[in-house]
Amino acid sequence: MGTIANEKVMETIAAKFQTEGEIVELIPFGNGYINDTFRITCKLPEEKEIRYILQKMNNSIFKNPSELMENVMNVTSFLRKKIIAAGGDPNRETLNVIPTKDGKNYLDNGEECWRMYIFIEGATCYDEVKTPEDFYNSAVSFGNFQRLLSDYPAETLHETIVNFHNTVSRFADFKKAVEEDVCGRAKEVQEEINFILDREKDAHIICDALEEKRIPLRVTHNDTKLNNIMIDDKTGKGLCVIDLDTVMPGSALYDFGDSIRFGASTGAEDEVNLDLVTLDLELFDAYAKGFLEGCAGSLTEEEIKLFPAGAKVITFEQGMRFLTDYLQGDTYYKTSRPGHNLDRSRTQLKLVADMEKKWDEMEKIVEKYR
Ligand code: ADP
Ligand code: GN1
Ligand code: MG
Repeated sequence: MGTIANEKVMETIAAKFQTEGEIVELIPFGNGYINDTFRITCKLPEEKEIRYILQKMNNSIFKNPSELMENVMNVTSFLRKKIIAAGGDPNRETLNVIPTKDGKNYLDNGEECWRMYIFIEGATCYDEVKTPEDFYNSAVSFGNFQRLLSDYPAETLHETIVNFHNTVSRFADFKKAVEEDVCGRAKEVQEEINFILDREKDAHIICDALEEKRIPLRVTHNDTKLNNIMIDDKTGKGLCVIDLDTVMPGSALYDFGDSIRFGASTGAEDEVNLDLVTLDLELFDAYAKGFLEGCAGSLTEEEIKLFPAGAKVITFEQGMRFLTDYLQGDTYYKTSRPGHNLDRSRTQLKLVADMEKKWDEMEKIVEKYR
C-alpha cells in the first residue's frame, strides 16, 4: 500500500465498497476545496489494475448526504442513458457510483460519509488554462452538460446548498460577517470590504432577472471551474463533467460566469501578485463561443446578452465568499497558508475591477454571437 497517515482506517473504509481485486495503493488526489479525495488502485489477475476515486463527503457543508447522493444517482443515470443513445462511453463520459457491499450508494459510518466512483482513465483535470482551445473545449462540454439536462425534471432535485448562487443572500452573509468580525480581521481588509459594499447593486442583477422571469430557471451545474471537468488526454476535448454536488436549479449565467472567473483570468485563483491577474478577452471569447455551441441554441437572447453580467456577478460573489470565509476564520474552504482566502478574494475583486474596465469589449464579443 502507498503511504498515507491513516492507512488502516482508509483501507477499512475502501473495503466496504464493491471494488474488484486487492487494494495496492491509496493516495490523496486532486485539488478540490471541499471534499477529501483519494485514488485507489486495485490489482487484478494477469498484472491488470483497476482504479477508483474514494471521497469523504464534506458533511459540514452538505448537511444531507442522502439527498445529495440521490441527486447524483438520478442525474448520472439520466446522463448515462443519453450518452448510450448517442453512442458514447457511459463509463468515461459521466460519473459512475460504485455501491457499498450492502448495496447503498454511499457509506455512512456514523461519523463520516464516503462514496466511490469509477476512476476516469486517460483524462486530466487542469488547474489552469494552457491554450484558448482547451478552454473552448471545456466550454463546449459545460454547455453540452446543460443541454443534456435541459429536459431533466428540475423539481425532483434536492437543493443541496440553499441559496448557493443567490448573490443577494451572499451579500447579506458578507455584511453580517463584517459586522460580527469574529476574528478581528475586518480592520486589515477595509479596502476590500468597501469595494464590495460599493457594488451592492451588482448582487441583484441575476437574482432580479430570475425573479422577474426575464431569464429561465434551468438545471445547472453551479461549480463550473476548470478542474471540475476531465479533458481527454488523447483528443484534448472535454470528456466528463464531474463534481456534481451542486447540480440544482439555477441560471445558465452561473455556469457561464463561474467558468470565466476561474479560467479566463490571466492569474491563478490564489495569485498574490495582482498585477498578474486580469481578464483575458481572448479566453472570454473562446468560452462564450464554446458554451453557446454546447448549449446548441437553447439559451435565450436575454441570457446571452447577460453573459458579461454573469461573469462579473459570479466573480463578485466569489470574492465575497472568500472574504466572508476569511473574516469567519477560514472554516469553509480548504486553505494551505495563512491569508489564503484573503489572497483568493483579492484576485476575484481585481478581476471584477478589470471587467469593469473591459465592459465594452466584453459586450462586443458577446454581440458577435447573438
Ligand atoms: P471537490 O468538491 O473537493 O472539488 P471533486 O469531486 O471535484 O471534489 O474531486 C476533486 C478532484 O478529484 C477533481 O478535481 C479530479 O482531479 C479528481 N476526480 C474526481 N472524480 C474523479 C473521477 N471519477 N476520475 C478521476 N478523477 C476524479
Ligand atoms: C469550491 O468543490 P470545488 O473546489 O470544485 C466551491 C465553489 C467555488 C470554488 C472556488 C460546494 O469548488 O462554489 O466556486 O470552490 N464549492 C462549493 O474555487 O462551495
Ligand atoms: Mg471540484
